[in-house]
Amino acid sequence: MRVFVRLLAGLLLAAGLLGSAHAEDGYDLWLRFRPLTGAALAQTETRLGSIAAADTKDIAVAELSRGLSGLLGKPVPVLPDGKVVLGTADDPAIQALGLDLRGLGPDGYVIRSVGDRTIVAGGSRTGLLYGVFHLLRLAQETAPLTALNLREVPKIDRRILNHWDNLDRYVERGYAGQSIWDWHKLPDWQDPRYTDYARANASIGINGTVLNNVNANATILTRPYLEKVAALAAVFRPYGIRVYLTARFSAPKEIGGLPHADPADPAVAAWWKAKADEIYSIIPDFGGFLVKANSEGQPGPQDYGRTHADGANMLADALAPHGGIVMWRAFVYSHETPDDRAKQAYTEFVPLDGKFRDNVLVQVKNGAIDFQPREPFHPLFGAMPKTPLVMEFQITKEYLGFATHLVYLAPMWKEVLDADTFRPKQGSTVAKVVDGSLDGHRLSAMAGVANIGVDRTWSGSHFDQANWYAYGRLAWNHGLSSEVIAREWAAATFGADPALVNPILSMMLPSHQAVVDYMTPLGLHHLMGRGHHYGPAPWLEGGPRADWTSVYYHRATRTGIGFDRTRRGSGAVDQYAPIWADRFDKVKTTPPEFLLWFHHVGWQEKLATGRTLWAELLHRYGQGIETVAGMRRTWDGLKGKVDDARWQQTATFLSIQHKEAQWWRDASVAYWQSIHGLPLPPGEQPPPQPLSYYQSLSFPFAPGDGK
Ligand code: BDP
Repeated sequence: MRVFVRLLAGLLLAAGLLGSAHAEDGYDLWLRFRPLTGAALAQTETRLGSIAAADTKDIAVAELSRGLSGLLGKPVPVLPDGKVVLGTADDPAIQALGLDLRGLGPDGYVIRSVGDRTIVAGGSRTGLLYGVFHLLRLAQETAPLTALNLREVPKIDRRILNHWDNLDRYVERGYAGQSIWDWHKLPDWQDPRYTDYARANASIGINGTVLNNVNANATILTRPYLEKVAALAAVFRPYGIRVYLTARFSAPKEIGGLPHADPADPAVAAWWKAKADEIYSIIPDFGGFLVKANSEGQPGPQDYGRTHADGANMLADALAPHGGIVMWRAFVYSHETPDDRAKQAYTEFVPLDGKFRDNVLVQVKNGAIDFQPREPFHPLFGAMPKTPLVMEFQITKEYLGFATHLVYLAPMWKEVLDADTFRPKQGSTVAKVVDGSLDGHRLSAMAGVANIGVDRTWSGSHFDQANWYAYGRLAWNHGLSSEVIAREWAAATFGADPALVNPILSMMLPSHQAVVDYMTPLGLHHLMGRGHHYGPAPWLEGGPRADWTSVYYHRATRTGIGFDRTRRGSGAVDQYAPIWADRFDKVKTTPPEFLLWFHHVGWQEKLATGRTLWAELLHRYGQGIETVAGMRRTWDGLKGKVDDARWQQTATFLSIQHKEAQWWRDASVAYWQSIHGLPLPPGEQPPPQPLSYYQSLSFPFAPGDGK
């Protein structure tokens, strides 16, 4: 029997069906490089069949050779007159070609066809590596490889992942298993996963990683842990990735033996300075600190009556001599402040504009509440022109169905990046604020809360890999469309055949709208289960703080629903530029997707669609569910065209998503009806269970809960 199995495996290998040592379990991400066939194979062989490089030991050579060998199904030689010529701008062989390499910066590159050769020239070794991954992407996509004339420079300098990983390997809001950082075995044992992580990130241009949770543990700043961090930094360095850490504001007290952590005390500042010096002595390219202070119970400068600027500047002064930066989060709100939670970050931070050191960036979530399925852009974008603002997106799907819902997030991120702040004038998009071009900032950064864990797929599902991928691509170039990115990803992940790529795109592209529709249509938000945020719980009230309940956000009564943020309500609309404020202030001019974000609307009020609000809600729930049903049908049609392992897991996850979409609709409908007592619009099915059933469900072990 065993002999037979081995024989079969050998046959399959020979037939190219088992391209690598392991099955299609997703571990290879978009770097699969399975053998090409037909014209794509012939073209790649002709154009890219051998490599020449000034430094044959360069990691770019290793990556290109690995990728091409996979695509061509045989080793690709490195020869003095190889067809693909790799080098940096200062290599004599590249200079001899006379290409215009000005302004590439360290991360930029050009790819140029010169006769029958293809030149990849980088502004530095990192730029060259990025160029190599671009060339491999073209080959995987089976794009034409002749007459190439590409020049790429990233729009944003720091393209960073934020891991919300605790030192005990629990990942807050993580749906892909434990943290990949095996702190216990570091620094001696360096899991090969660390290298694969670095390769994957470099392939999409990510150049920084914050290793630990924003709800920070000061232990990471102790010597033994810094040595572990240094070991990771050494693995990442050749791939152009720097490490950053979160800094717990009370660390001087907790690990430094000081009586307090008041930033105005020179002894506290001196402690941080010494700590920074120590870090740089073992990690010379350390990136800097990310800080969550005075938010959700974290310590901060306000504990001592100081401002966020006082706290950030103290850390900035400690890092400045080494070139480090501080990313200070604006995700602050207090339940003691009776004001609308959506307004609090703006109220607190706008007066601080201009008060931060020039190595401080303020990190702002895409919306003013908290990574909801859809939020209007955060009003801080455009309101702090003197301060570089970091865009913080959440790649992990805390509020979007965890790992089992197929939701492609690029359309959501693009919606925010492309939004026009109208500050100071039309055309001032959020993207231009973030990339620094609007206000001429030297520093620019984007942060994505990672969806990575020890799961074989890395991200908890095959399609969640697309969100990691899309985040990196958008941080590199926010001008790319969601569709272009999805196409690249799908071709690399499943194969370039349009018979695969097109149906996969037809699933991915409407998936964000679908989740919004079946969970929180028309601007509803924060209706998820308490703590873990899994499943519907619009009835949530009570508990430690009002702004952690659902009723705080939907404000449903017998007569209407929605949070009045107009000038008659909380006045949040006036945190936007006047043109938006005036639009958001009126129901008529508010985009329907944000209707109940800004307005309290009567259940029976007629909307522009001709339906009442109540009927429209039901209509949207139904549309969301129908989109998921359609995604399932499409995926069913791909059975046999996608390998069994990935097909089966995705099919199962889609069935979970379908079931849960229906659950969201049914539980929500049962609850809304209990509030207003209205009948269902014609054709709508009543929820199969009474409200009490949905309310009785509990999920004590739902993953990722904050601790
Ligand atoms: C919320 C999460 C919580 C995080 C917090 C944050 O529920 O786990 O700690 O944001 O961003 O989305 O600090």
